[in-house]
Amino acid sequence: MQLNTIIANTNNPKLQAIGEKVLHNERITPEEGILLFEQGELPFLGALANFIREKKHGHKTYFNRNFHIEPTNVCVFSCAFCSYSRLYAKREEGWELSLEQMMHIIKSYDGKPVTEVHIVGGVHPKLTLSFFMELLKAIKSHRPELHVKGFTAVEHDYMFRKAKVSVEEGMKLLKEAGLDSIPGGGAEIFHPEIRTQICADKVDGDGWLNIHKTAHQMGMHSNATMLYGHIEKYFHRIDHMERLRSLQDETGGFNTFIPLKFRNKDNDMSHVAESSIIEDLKMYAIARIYLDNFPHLKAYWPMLGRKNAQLTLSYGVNDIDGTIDDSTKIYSMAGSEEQNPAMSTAELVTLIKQVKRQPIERDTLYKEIKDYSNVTLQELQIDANLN
Ligand code: V47
Ligand code: SF4
Repeated sequence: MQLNTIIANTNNPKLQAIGEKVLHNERITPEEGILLFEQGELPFLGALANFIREKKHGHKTYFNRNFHIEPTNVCVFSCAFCSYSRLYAKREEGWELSLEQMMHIIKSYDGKPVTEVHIVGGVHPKLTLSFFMELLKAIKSHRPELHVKGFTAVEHDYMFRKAKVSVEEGMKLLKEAGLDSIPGGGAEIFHPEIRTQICADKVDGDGWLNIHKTAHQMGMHSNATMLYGHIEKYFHRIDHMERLRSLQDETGGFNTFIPLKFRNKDNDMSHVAESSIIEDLKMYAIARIYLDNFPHLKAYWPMLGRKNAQLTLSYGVNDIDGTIDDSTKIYSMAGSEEQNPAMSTAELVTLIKQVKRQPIERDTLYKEIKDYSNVTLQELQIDANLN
């Protein structure tokens, strides 16, 4: 069915007005964003989001070949939703990798066609700015073309404060040492009403935004996330996306928005129920509609599960991250059904093709590396052996 027919069939004049705006490429207001959450039915939201997705990207669905390094799960902070950090409670389960151990991981990918390493972990009091500069230099001297997407704004904030340097100075040092871009973690919910309840002791919303703004001003790109589906209200989600949309108007430095579904296993918020798949799909669709200046919307499959990630491709999502190695523990520890999050290129391509989308391998900055539309299953299996 055509989008204008779907809009006309909606017997809610306010939703019809929003639908018309989307059809004519106009931005929606925060009030309209909240209304979409409160009154928009999933098929209507999905049609709008898919219209935007297909206008921006057609059927193209991006993935990249990457792996993760988590330097430590020891963390000085105590976010209530975190199932991962080990400092006080279960100290014996804490780990901390040396520079040599991390270089060993990097070298284990020699000869494999990965384009990105994503480095992110807890905030360890002993892992300093100079330690990470040394790590970045070692990675770049070993494999200069490997893109390093590293450290959340929370980690940046802590290492810069500890080293007593400004955000500008610290970011410049990391960039010179080899940092290429910044992942979207640590954003959670910016609004202080919620942030003070779920992660009071780490960098606040303005601090997070300032770190990304500084990176953008130095020509680096970054991603943004939002941890949703816990104690926040729709208003807080829209407030979060509004702050991101405003910064993006200013800098244009964000590549991707990644909604992260709260998982409730083994953390201080285990009493909070997880959101339903309907609520998850609404979240993706409204993010696609609201963040009109974000080029990409990513579903992070290790958290959502493969089947649900596949479903999001009809609700605005045009990226499903990468062939992440099972070194990612943050979601398996929080209760995701993906206990060993690794997917071969063959599996990712099949997953995308099954829902009639076009699988495209990209690099971190969305340069297209290979179109897998016409690659046969046999070729994929040969390719899978390279993974
Ligand atoms: O900031 C922690 C989230 C984030 C839980 O930029 C949880 O490409 C759900 O940001 N339930 C870190 N979520 C991971 C992250 C990320 C992941 C993939 C790609 C990119 C990217 C960034 O994980 C944290 C927090 O929001 N998180 N605990 C939990 N119980
Ligand atoms: Fe530390 Fe990050 Fe966990 Fe918060 S979410 S406790 S900052 S590892």
